[in-house]
Amino acid sequence: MERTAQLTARPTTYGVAYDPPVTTTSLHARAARVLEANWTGGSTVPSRNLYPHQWSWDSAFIAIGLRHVSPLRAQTELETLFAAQWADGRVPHIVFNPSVPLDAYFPSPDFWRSSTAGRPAGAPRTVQTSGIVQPPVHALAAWLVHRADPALSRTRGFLARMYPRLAAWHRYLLHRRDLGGAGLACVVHPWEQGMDNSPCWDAPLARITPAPARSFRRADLDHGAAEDRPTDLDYGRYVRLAADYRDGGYRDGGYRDGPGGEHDAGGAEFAVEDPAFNALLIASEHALARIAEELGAAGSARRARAERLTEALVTRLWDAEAGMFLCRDLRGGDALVPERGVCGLIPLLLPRLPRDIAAALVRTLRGPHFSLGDRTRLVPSYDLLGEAFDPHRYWRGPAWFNTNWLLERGLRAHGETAAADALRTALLRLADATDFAEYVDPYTGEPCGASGFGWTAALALDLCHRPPAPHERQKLDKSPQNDVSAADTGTFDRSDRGGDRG
Ligand code: 9WN
Repeated sequence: MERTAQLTARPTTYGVAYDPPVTTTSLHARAARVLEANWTGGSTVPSRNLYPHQWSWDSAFIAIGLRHVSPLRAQTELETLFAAQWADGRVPHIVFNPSVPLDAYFPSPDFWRSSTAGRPAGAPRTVQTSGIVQPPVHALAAWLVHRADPALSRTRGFLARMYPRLAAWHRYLLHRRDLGGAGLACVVHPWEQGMDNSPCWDAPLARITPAPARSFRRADLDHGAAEDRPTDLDYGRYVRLAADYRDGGYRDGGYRDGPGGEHDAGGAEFAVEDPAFNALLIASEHALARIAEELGAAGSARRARAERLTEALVTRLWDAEAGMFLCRDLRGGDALVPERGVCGLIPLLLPRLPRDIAAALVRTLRGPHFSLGDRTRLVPSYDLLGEAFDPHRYWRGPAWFNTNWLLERGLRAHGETAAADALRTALLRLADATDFAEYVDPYTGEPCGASGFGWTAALALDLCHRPPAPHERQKLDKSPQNDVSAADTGTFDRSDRGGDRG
């Protein structure tokens, strides 16, 4: 029976005309149908048309939602991705589906040539992948997936099989990608950080000579509007960077990688320490500590590492004047990039962030640059007042569901319950109204990019299972998907909190 409790019954500060009511029951069913439609047998595509292969961080977010409808599929999603892991520990950002035509997505397997160019770095022989990475959300996802059905997970030995792979993945990032020598992981391509076209990359990208436009054919323009997608000039630079990395055998530098065991800064032309990428690594390191303990090992060394990484994050990337974290451009004089991207707010996810920094992040979120709870419906991907702001162009202003989901968790972790509840409601409402759009105009909620997008559906599903706010709780009936006792109540357990949180 359709439940009648409506998330829109409460007046909202987000003022737009189009605000249909949402019942979590129908939303839940439709989100599950999107994941079913995007399932290929061993993994889930982000979008049938635009992204017809398996993407790394998409799969982690998708597994987080999928665990509520099929814990087995959620485990399989992560296992399929890690079956394509390279011997050096890297988890490729795309695992290609061999039955999809080569021209369906660019860059295709014949561009990356993982099984030949990637051999020195240990690329698998039997599956074709890209050679770059994406943010390490996977240990966090694996832990949440385990908690959805611990009995099934134990019977299948899910965590026991995932743990060494996740540990190798983190080792790769912490050693081979520590190009700055300060402990943080670097990205060597904008696609690695996941927010591909962010203005944060404009300065570091400007130094890259673009590949000639005639040397490749973009497939994304077959499905997306050109004015919403990256420009041809930016695409030329993405292609040049990826081709140079490939032609260098996907070699990295990193910690103790120099000939005499010293630090080697690597040869990457683009090397950026990004706050979101590193915050997700820290969150995943905390999750790995939990996984180790579940398997009967000690988690303390991992927790200590997560602490050190948090300190390095603050030392290297915190900008008190901006009230947020910024990217550090290693090849641009080792300087902070003066652009406010949503990546600089994602460390709010970390419960052990120093209290004054968490408070400053919340102020920045609410202030004129991001306008949480005021002029925007969801948090934009980039500074509303920034010169490069564009409400529709890829990662240059629109709001994404995964970054907002992370911020919702962050607000909750820091006791900002009312703001977290409002953001949760807005996320559910917009996922519903936009047919699970890839991203939306932050002011109007107008859908952009693909519809039926994997992580939008998955994270909406996850939010349906999150404990609703007290005033919502009394309106919801007792259907199983709103049973708070069955819900995951946070990224971390109490033992991961504390410290300077008091
Ligand atoms: C390149 C799949 C991916 C996401 C990224 C998003 C977009 C690809 C592209 O789609 O990137 O990896 O072709 O633009 O920016 O975050 O993982 O959904």
